[in-house]
Amino acid sequence: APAQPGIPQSGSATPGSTPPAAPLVGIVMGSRSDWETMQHAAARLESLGVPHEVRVVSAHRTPDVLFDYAASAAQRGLRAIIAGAGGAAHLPGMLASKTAVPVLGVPVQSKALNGMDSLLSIVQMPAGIPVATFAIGNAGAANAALFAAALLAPEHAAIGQALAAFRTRQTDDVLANDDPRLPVSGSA
Ligand code: RP5
Repeated sequence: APAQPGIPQSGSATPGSTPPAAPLVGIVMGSRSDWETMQHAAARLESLGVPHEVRVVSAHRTPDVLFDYAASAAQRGLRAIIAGAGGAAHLPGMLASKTAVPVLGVPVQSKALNGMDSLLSIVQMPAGIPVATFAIGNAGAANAALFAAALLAPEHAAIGQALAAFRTRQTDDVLANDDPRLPVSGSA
């Protein structure tokens, strides 16, 4: 796909460095406007060392790209697809219809209906083609990334260790700051 300014094609691409590992997770979204939400999935995968790619794929505006992306996902090595979309959010379900790679759906918070439209569009899949649906917005994007890491952990020890370390840090942070009247100490 052509480069998309502002949206990295791969999570680990740094000019001059060794080539990034082949992506295990694809992050796709229906519009560039979804990046504000979906960047939270990318950031989480980056911090856990999960090789990933990022792409705008629209069910409505680029249906042929959607078709090709899903049809080639497994053979390209993707083990999970995180798909974010808003409004009449067909993207996750349509991707799932064309691949057996697990699709993790993120309902983007729409302006008109606050993401309830996105949530219901993604979660209400008829029996037979599942989409794992996450919370509306940033929390859903972050959790989809953590879920993808958990799916990969049994086969990728380093990802499992990074996920365990993240959870330990998160717990330690809460325990170190359990009096809300005091300033926050430590860091995640
Ligand atoms: C959906 O329509 C996208 O996922 C996005 O959330 C929503 C609005 O898209 P734009 O009009 O901002 O491109 O396809």
